[in-house]
Amino acid sequence: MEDEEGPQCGKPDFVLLDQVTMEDFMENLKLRFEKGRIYTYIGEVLVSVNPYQQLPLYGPEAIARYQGRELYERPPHLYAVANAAYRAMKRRSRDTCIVISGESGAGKTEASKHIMQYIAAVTNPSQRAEVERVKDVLLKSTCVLEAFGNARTNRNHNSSRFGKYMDINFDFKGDPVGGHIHSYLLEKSRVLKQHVGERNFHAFYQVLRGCEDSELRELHLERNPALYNFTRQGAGLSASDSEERSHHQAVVEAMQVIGFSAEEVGSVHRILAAILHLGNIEFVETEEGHLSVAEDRLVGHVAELTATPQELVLRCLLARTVASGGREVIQKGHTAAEASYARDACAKAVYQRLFEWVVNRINSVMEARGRDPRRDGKDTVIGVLDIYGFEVFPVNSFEQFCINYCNEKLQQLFIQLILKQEQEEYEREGITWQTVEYFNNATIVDLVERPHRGILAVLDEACSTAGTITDRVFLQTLDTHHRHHPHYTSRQLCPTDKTMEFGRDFRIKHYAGDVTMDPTLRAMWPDGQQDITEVTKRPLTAGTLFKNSMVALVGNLASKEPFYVRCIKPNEDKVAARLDEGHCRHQVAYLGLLENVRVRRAGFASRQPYPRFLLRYKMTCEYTWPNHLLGSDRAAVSALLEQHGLQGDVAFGHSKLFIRSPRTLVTLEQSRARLIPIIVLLLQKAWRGTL
Ligand code: AOV
Ligand code: MG
Repeated sequence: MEDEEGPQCGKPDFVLLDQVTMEDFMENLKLRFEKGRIYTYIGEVLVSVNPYQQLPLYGPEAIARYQGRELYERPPHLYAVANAAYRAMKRRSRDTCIVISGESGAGKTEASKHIMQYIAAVTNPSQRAEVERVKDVLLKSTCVLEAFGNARTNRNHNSSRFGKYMDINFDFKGDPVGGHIHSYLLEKSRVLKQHVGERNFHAFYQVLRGCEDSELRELHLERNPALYNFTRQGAGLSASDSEERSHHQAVVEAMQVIGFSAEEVGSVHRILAAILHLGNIEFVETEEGHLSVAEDRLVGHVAELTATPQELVLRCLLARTVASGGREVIQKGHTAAEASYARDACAKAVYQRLFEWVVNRINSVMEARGRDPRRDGKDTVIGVLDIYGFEVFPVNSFEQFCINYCNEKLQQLFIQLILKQEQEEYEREGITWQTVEYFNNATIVDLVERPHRGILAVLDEACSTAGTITDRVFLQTLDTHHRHHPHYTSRQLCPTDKTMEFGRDFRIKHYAGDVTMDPTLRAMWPDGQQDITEVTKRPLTAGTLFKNSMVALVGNLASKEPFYVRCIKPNEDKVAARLDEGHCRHQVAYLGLLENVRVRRAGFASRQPYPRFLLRYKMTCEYTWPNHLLGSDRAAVSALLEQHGLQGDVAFGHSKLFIRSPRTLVTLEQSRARLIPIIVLLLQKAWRGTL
């Protein structure tokens, strides 16, 4: 990779386009993609196009080229963004975050891995053992979490089915000393059912294909995923046996590096096996209406693998505990349908707990250890957000609703931070400014989360009056509240639209596209165990829990200095070197990238309060060094810039100087660098009294 990009590679920053039109944007994106330049800036925002092939852009040599450089010194790259976030954190002791967004398969997870690799490579030059340990855990955690939280979908063969936000803590030296992973809503319904062409979570196939014969015997498993209800659907879609085996080995090895004991790894395998056996349990009803399981053998396996008395497993499957007034409880027998439902709920819950346990286990070994808070001071943090991307399937359920709502929230944050705040600052500073129009998706976020009337509130209401409300009534309520909402519709409201069913579907017009939802109130029931005697307390629904976690996430991100990576998926077929124009145009449009360029272009690359600017550059001008007598800092800055002939590239705000191009800063930096040795010499002479 040569360091400089020639004009044949297009413009490295969309801000440099001659005109900001979709045509010009796409032409540049396409040209760069064809030359293997998958990264392009919009100011400090990085646009990335998934190449679907290995390009020679990564690794230690590439990392070395970006280390310690300014953002614009090298061709656009994830490493440059990681470096900028790292330097901002280190220089200014600011918490920073890198927010990676884009639709399913656009390359978010791959991007997050490159960022982590960069950070690991440039830190801990003194090879402190504890820091090395933390770095190993950070890097290996990805492999483990992908095994349990990723799956093949029709949009992405390694699709994240959970949201991940990772904080990395740095000490005063800038070395990673700890970390923490927050995971968001795992798509646990996948344990039970997958669409045609999709698979269950990778971990199931890895255990089946990858375990030694002896271990598999102990798990009572056969190698063939087609033998298990939960893995049958995806059985034919497996990677080759040898690939699956090597993935399995990599995961086991990663778990060992992280600090999972052999016993713990074994337990994880036993739980996965128990879930597979659970999925094969069928129920039979005798003529007297007595319910039993078809194969006791399977119950025996589940009991053995989960170290639970067989009695208890049976009781869980065949009956439920109900409150009978006061604090009394009794057992009530299930029907076959209820028992199947209980079995599935149990399988999902166990998988979810397993996933959470794995996350917590990783967190426990990443907690910053052995530090002296008095000496080390407060940690600074870089957060990396890699969430599930916007997705639409033929059938979309509660999980898609949450995933897409999450993407709306992130888009809203982007608008707040990049489009809105920027414009507001120009106004505040009295800079002449032509307002850039953009679509503000706040209205869609509102449709979902508005108190009392929003979809989540209606849902909560429906769940609290459990049993009496059907999906149909739920839909009617939504129709009444949102009849006139431009982003909501249903068959009832639009009778000619045959792509929706009466009384079953509703549609949200998301910023990234339309999604028809198939409401199933059941899916929204709260998770976890509640004390059934505690009847008065209304539990939070899964929807509200998710909303709360999103609000907290956005608040957390907004408190940090953000860096953005906007990922684009070049085609729907996951093929290399093909950029489908229509497909990309759509993403460029909904991600608001043109608006981003316009705001940025009308805007300025850098802005600094006058005193800060003077402090750094006053030595480069005779009128300002060592002190100026020009009345105001603003006047001094003006004199300084005039002497350099740079006054045409700036605007003067009330309290800040706005600098249009990064070149100007580079010129000033160079002039400062030339003068520093001379000034040092002068100062030394002054001290010695020889001046
Ligand atoms: P996602 O995280 O954005 O989707 P991934 O990061 O998993 O998407 O990328 C999907 C696939 O694209 C990967 O498995 C790689 O095969 C390929 N890919 C992505 N980025 C690169 C790259 N820089 N170089 C080479 N190949 C790449 V989802 O998790 O579905 O929203 O929920
Ligand atoms: Mg992903």
